[in-house]
Amino acid sequence: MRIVVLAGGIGGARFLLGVRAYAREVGAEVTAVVNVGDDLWLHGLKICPDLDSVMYTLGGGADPERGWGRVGESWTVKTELAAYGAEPTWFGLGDKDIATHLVRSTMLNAGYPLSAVTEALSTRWEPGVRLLPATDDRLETHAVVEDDQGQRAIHFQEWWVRYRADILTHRFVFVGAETAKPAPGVLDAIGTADLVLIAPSNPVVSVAPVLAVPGLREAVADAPAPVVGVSPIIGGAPVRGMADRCLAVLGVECSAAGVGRLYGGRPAGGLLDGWLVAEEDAGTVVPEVTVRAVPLRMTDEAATAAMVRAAVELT
Ligand code: FO1
Repeated sequence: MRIVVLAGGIGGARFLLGVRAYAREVGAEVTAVVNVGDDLWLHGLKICPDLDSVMYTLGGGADPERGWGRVGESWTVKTELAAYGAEPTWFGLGDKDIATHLVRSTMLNAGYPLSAVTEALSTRWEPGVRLLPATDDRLETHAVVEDDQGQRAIHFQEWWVRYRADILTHRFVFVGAETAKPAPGVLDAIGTADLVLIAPSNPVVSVAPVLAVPGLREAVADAPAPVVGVSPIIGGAPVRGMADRCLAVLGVECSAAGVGRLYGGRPAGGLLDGWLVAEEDAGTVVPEVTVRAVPLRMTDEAATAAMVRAAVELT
């Protein structure tokens, strides 16, 4: 059995722990197609927060409290940069994490594509899942915001980390998306999968940039395999993160039904055959989609693997 997961953010990384556990039980292969919209170049380094969250989480090196970066991290370089007055001061890189960015940036500057670099980094972390960036091309999520400095576009990380999404926001733009190509292996993985899962990741800034890569949304919509999504919203609130603020920018209701309808049912030109919602959201209706309510809190690997089993049983 081959499972493909569209994922981003911490929700995606934790969900993949459960997918991997389920896959080990049944002998399945897992490919994660990961968001790159959060990526940025900083201090000459390429930072890929979502790929790293997945790699560190599955490799046992993530900080479980912070949710991003490395466990047992130190911050000497951050302190030194601050002493130089180097901007931005609102975004911190840990020392251990910087080693990852150094290796990645050196390889990228030498001409290797991000997918090859990710594979190389993964040999250390052995995530047990094939990690593919959605694209090797530069694709960045920017937010069009407005304040007393006027209207401007800022990088997603500035919006998320510096402003904590607390600034008038008109829309998100996936810069570079029009000319981006799916990374090698992405379309093939989706086209030959037995099951495509949409992780309980932020639909607006984690999953939408993946789907914005030309050909990727179409590949999911036309996939021979069933497509099942998992709601990141429980009882009208995001489990973690700021999906509520992101959905508000799109004018989409922050509910399991709102996100399910945003993805849409396949017969109606959307993406989903099935939609898993939390027990609190039983009764959710998404036109032309099979909806099932199950426990959706990713408290541990076993609970998360049970969600994946439910997704398989839904198909
Ligand atoms: N999140 C923060 O809230 N503050 C930071 O200074 C910060 C630095 C950072 C560095 C590397 C990295 O991979 C992630 C980092 N994050 C930080 C997390 C990141 O902003 C995200 O939560 C996402 O991109 C959303 O998934």
